[in-house]
Amino acid sequence: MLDKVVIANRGEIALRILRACKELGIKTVAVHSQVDADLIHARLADETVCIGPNPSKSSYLNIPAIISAAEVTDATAIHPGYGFLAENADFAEQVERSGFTFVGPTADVIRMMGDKVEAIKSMKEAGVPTVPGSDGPLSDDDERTLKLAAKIGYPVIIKAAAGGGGRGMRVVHTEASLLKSKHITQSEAKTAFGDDTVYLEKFLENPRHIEVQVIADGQGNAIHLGDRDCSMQRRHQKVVEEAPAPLVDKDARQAVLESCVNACKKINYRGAGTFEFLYEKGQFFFIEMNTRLQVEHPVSELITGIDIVKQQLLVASGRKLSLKQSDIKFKGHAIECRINAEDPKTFLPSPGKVTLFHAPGGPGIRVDSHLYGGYTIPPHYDSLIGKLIAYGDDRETAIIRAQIALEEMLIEGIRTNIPLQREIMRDTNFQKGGTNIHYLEKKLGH
Ligand code: MV4
Repeated sequence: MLDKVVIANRGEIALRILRACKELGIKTVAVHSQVDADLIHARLADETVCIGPNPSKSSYLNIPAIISAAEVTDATAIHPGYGFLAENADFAEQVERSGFTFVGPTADVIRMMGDKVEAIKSMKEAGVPTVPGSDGPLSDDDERTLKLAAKIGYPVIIKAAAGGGGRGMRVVHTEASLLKSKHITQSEAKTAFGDDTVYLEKFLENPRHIEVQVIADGQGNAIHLGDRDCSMQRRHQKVVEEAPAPLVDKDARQAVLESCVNACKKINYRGAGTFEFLYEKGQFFFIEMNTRLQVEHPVSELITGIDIVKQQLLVASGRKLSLKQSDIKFKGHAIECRINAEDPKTFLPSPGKVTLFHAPGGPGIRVDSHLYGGYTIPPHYDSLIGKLIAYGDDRETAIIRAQIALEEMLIEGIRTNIPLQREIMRDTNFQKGGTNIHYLEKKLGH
């Protein structure tokens, strides 16, 4: 087993990783910026190292500082969590070159998935269903681009190969605007990512965002932990996630889950991963793969009983997956409400001192949060301060439990999006299930 893990992250996910390490008897090192010395996981870790000043660039994105922390503490592995360096192939490479275990896939796989053109190509070859499109980079030949778009049919979307997560993309509704959009997306991609490669896809107008959780050991074994619906989002920030995705065609689901497992085996994937799909009219279309632990992993944990972070640590230590697909039993329904320190109307961040915190509880309620009364939320980082996850035998029960828990949850001293979450849980269309990626923004009048 891994002996000592550096947790290269902060907040709720650092605490989540700390808990998994403790269960496995792994020693922990919390690394933190100056302002983050009072994070709860830093108090609970075996050792702490201050890695730099508050800006992320100087601390949580500071590769030499994090590797030095591993060196001075005699750690054996580094868990990147999500965000920050989690999908930075150069970081994974430097971690391994320095003699530490990176808790995640190989640098090569992270790099491949970071190039969306490469990712789609390899997943398509592995039998994962993809969006009709250019099947590779758009050529500089504008005539060919026009012909391709005409064949695929408008609307189309042009995306930067180095983009992802909503960055560097443009919808094109007419032939008249295609080439201008192509050239603008290329030049924006060059500026933002230093790479002007773009590709084209059929634009799906009203899809849902459904993703598949996998875990693999890099030794030929892979399983899926089912799907999650993450369609309730605003400006590419997920607000509510649930598992399983409601109202999905049974055969399409089974086929897509199996295709993800096969793809993991084919590329010899190692670690936890997520295949992102758009789902429209009963069909799945692969768009991207995330090579990290995700914020919303708890909903998959609750419906399967599998601890994804422990599985990450186990496969990182070189063990084969002890779980077979037939061991995974799906039971019940889970819904996660992200709790953000932000104004519920303007969505502006609301850092500051938490004067009172009361976490809800009771049957089927899980709270993953680093908050405590008296804690001061710093202004330098993401506004996610916790996740309320409700589980029940069925979706209706999970929603009712989420509603009760959201009433119980008390956070004073700062503004939070709890009022918005209460409103979503009461929304009749959400209650019916299957709302698409545009639903929340339309409801909010954006
Ligand atoms: C799309 C799409 C429609 N058609 N691709 C946005 C984030 C990035 N991961 C991919 N995105 C989209 N790609 C095609 N061919 C619509 C989106 C999209 C979206 C996707 C998932 C969740 C929220 C979204 C919000 C706006 C647009």
